[in-house]
Amino acid sequence: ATAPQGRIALLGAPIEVGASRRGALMGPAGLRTAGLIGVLESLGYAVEDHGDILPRDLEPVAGPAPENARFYHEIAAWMRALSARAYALARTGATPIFLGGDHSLSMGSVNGVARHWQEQGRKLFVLWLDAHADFNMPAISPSGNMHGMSSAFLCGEAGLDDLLGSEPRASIPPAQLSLFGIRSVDPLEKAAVKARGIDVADMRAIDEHGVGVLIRQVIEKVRAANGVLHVSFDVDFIDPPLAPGVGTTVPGGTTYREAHLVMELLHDSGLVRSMDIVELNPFLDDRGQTARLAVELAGSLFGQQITDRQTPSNAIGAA
Ligand code: B3U
Ligand code: MN
Ligand code: MN
Repeated sequence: ATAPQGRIALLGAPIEVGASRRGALMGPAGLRTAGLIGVLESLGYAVEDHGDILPRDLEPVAGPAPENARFYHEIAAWMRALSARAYALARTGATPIFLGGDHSLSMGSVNGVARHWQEQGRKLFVLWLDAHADFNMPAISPSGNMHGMSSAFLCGEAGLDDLLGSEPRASIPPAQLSLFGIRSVDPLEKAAVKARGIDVADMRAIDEHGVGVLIRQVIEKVRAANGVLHVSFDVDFIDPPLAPGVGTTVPGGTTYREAHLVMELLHDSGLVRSMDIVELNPFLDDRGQTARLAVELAGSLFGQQITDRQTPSNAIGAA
C-alpha cells in the first residue's frame, strides 16, 4: 500500500564501541519502545522496519589497524555493512532513518546515501546536529574513540583509508557539511575545522542569532546548490537536563523549543532525504525521557505540526 507521505525505512545499528561508555547498543530498541514507528505512521508514512543489523552477520575484518582508532576492526565491519545497506535503501526511493548506536555509525550510513546521490548527480549536504564537531582523526584524536571521527571521515580526511574495504567511498566536499549546536571541540580538531572551512553554527552563534536564522542559512545553501540533505542527529545536541540519556553530556545545549523549531523548519524545506538518530543511551536515561524526546523530534522533522501549516509541494513524499 502506498501511504500519502511516502515510505520511511528504519534500520538499526546497535554499535557502541565507538564511544567511551557502553549502552548505546540499546538505542534502536529504546527508539522503537518510545514509539518511533507509530509516530511516523500517524504522520501518514508507510514505515518499513528493516530491524537491526546483527553483529553475528558482520563480515569479520582483520589485518593492520591504524593507531589511535579504538575497536577499529569491529567498527570497520559495522561500517562496511552499513554503507552497503544505506546505499541499497536509498536506491529504493525510501527515506532511510538509521538508528544508533554511537555516532561512528554515520561513517557508514552517510557514505552509503552519498554514493546514491552521487550516482543521481545530486549534491548531498550533511547537517550535523551535535554538541561535538566529531572532526577528529586518529592523528589528532585525544581519545581514539571513533564516534569523534565520523564527520571528518565523511569529508575525506586521511587516516582511516581502508575502513570501508571494498565498499566504495563517497566523501562529500567539506563545503557540504554544516556543524550545528557544537560546544565541545578539541584544540587540534578546532584547527582542522577551521582549516577546511567547515560551516559552523556553534552555541554562541545560536545564542546571538537564534536557530531560525541559522537553520534557514543552511537550508538556503542546500537549495541554492539544488542539493538534498541528510540530518545526522546526535542526541547530545539537546541540553542535558532534557536529554540525560547520552554518554557524553555537555552543558548549554539546545532547548526543547529550539530543537523542535530546527526540525520543523527542516521539514518545511522539503530537502531532507535521510537521517541518523545516534548516541541515545537508554542505560543512562531517566525513565525513557531522552528516547521519547528523540522520537518527538523525529516527528517534527517528518511533519508533526502544532497547527496545520501549508507545507511546500517539495516536502518529503509530496506528490
Ligand atoms: N571530541 C572528543 C569527545 C567526543 C566526541 N564525540 C563525543 N565525544 N561524543 C573525542 O573523543 O573525540
Ligand atoms: Mn556526535
Ligand atoms: Mn556528540
